[in-house]
Amino acid sequence: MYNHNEIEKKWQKYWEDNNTFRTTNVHNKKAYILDMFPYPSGAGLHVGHLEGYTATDIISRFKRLNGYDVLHPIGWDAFGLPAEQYALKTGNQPAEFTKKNIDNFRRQLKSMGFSYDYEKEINTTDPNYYYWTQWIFKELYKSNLASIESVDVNWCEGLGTVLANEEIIEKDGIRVSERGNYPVVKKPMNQWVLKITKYADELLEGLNEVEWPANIKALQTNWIGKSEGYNVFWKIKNSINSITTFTTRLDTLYGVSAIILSPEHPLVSKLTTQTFRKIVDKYIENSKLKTELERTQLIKDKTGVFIGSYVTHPLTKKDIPIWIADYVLNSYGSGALMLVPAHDKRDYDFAIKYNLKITSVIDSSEPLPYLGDGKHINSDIANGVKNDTATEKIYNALTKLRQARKTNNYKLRDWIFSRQRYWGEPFPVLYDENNKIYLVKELVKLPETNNIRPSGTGEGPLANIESWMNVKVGKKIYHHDSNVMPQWAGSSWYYLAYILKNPDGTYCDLNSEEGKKRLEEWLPVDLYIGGQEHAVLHLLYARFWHRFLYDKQILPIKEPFKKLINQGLILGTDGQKMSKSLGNVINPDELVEQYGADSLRVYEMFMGPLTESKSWNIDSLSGIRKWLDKVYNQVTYFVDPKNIDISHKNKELESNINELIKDVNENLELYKFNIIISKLMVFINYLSTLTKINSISIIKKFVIILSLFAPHLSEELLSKLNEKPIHLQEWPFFEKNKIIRKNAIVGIQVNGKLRGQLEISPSWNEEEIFLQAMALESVAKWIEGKNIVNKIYKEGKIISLITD
Ligand code: ANZ
Repeated sequence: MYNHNEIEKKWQKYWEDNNTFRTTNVHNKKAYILDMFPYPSGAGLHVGHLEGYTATDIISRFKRLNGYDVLHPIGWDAFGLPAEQYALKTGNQPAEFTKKNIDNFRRQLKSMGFSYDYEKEINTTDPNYYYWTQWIFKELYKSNLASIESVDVNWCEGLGTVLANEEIIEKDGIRVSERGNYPVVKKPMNQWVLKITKYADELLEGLNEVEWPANIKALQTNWIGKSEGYNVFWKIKNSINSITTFTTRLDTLYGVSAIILSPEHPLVSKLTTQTFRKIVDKYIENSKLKTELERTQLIKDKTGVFIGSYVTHPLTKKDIPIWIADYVLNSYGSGALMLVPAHDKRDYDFAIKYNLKITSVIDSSEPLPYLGDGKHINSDIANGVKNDTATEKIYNALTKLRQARKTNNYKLRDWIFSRQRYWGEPFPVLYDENNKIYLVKELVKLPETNNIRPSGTGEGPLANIESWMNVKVGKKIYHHDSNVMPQWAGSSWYYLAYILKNPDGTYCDLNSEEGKKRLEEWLPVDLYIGGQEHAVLHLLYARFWHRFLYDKQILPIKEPFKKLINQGLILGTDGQKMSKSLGNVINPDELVEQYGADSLRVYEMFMGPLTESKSWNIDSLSGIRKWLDKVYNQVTYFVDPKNIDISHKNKELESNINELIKDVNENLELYKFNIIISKLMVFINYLSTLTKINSISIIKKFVIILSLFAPHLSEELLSKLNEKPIHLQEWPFFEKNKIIRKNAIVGIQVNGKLRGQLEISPSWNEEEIFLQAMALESVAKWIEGKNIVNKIYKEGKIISLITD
């Protein structure tokens, strides 16, 4: 049995003393292997972190052994709410708390033997770092992609701050903050807004360039939610105004029985006639109390009121009544829709409830509302044709009247970028007495304070620090912004920061020649592994900033993350998601102590496919520990010169190691680490049947492969074999001719039906294989007197014959 504590500490020290994992820049092949950097919480590392981190470590080590320069960094996404709340509760500084947590995280990562280059370590709360976060913000501002707007924000009283849509979840039908589960309401406020919507099309199109899981692409696509449709302009009767409605179903224009405005629509008060004023005002009052979700849920009862005015149908010239209803959202499209009860579910419910006219415009035997395609009826110029043609005809007619235009709508909203918090990046701006905005060239440093309580008024906690808020320049007083940036700011460019980080802790200018050279060298991130929970938040924001910097010609390529893998969840032994409240959280420190980091690494990779959820099982971990002992004993057995005998040439052993190298190479490409480990086990079982071998070179190859998974043990074994340490080794070369090919038994199909079996000798060529197959009695009778029009041999699998 080997002593993991001793061996692991020894090699960790060796790596540290020798700067073994410094990023090199000497080869012409480069690989950038990235983990989603952790938020350094008080709880420390989670076994779920270790899963992804082990996977990227394996690939990084593999690339280095194959002669790549590898950038494999780690850092800390250290601004954010938990540290702030902890500080509020305890009266401590978030900075101190954060530093302590980071030290603990770093210690834990080092104890796992991950091959990070700690010289590249970054921390989003470091002023050297957030100077550049502010710099990118200033660039966005200069490009009119950042502005202050009065927006209907998600106000969370419990947290005293505004939240992004992405930070809100639904619980029991109401909207609550993801952190803390406090209720969230709509409220208009002046906020910084980043215009991510201007990049909607680029963000969609860029998804075609990346190797991402289909479900993540779909999530982003839906989040952006592009709808191609039409704006129709309706002339209001007895008024010079018109109403714009957005529709994806212009073909149904002849089925319109009302125009519905959202209660917040700016024309409502103008168009409401005296008779209806009271009831309309009351309706508007009521709808303010509802959340967007309550308003739009399909199953919810639809309500609305007629406001007394009419528009004229552009083609039939008939009067169409104008209503308001709160299932129409003011923030989508033009805040108004054309009601087509026969072909839309919500419209149908609404029309039934209020007894509005229902005109079918598509011929169908199915019950209403009918949502499909079909021949149009009751549609004058569009009668007899299907949806697409009907759309075209109606569009042409409306265009002549200048009453329609093609338009796209997006579900994506602009990114509300102000947070009424303390622990974040301050805005690099000053305001004068007229609230005119001035960019601050230098770093705007977050001031230290013990008073980080939210004001509750919508001002951020920084408003408590008057000396910081007010700045005298010459004779004039300017003031700072009391808000800070959201946590997503620092993580939107951190993968660039690693490239730009200098050994002295500063960052190379993003916009300098040197900066560009480095970015050109390393981008894109070749492999990015992390949790699926970042599908639409971090991964969309980072892509937005990246694309913007690309447009500014600062970045050389359009997309930051070429290949993305989402690791599966590691569940508790009970199959439930690990959580403090369930008491099923596993502490890596204890496991490292008891079983060793190598066991933990191998175990996590052996649990199952990387991308799937897996339950924790301590017996398997202990089994892996025993297996590593077996490896240790097996390898050290051959360190003894007694067991090496040059006359003992063993072709089977050579074949097996080459078979192993081949399998490992293939499965590394597919990130099937669990399969690789089982192949290593098979090899060790085979090795244990041998008493003598002729050279240790084969053993050495095995140990190098093992080093991806169990680096400490592998270093120890290499040194016992009198070999150089891993970073001076090369990945074992696969020698195809060393593989002894065995006879394979394959099935023979004739016209897709299995008709026989053939044992194939490796010495046969394809022609011979087909001759032998066709000569078999069971096959011959099916092809007799027929012409073979196609023959296929899938190596080792199947022979297929097709006759005419
Ligand atoms: C007429 C119509 C007929 C529609 C029909 C649908 C089916 P997506 O695909 O999600 O973009 N709509 C337009 N503006 C709206 C708003 N502010 N709030 C709620 N609904 C709104 O949905 C587009 C459709 O949603 C539009 O097409 C409109 O109803 C409705 F048989 O117009 B449709």
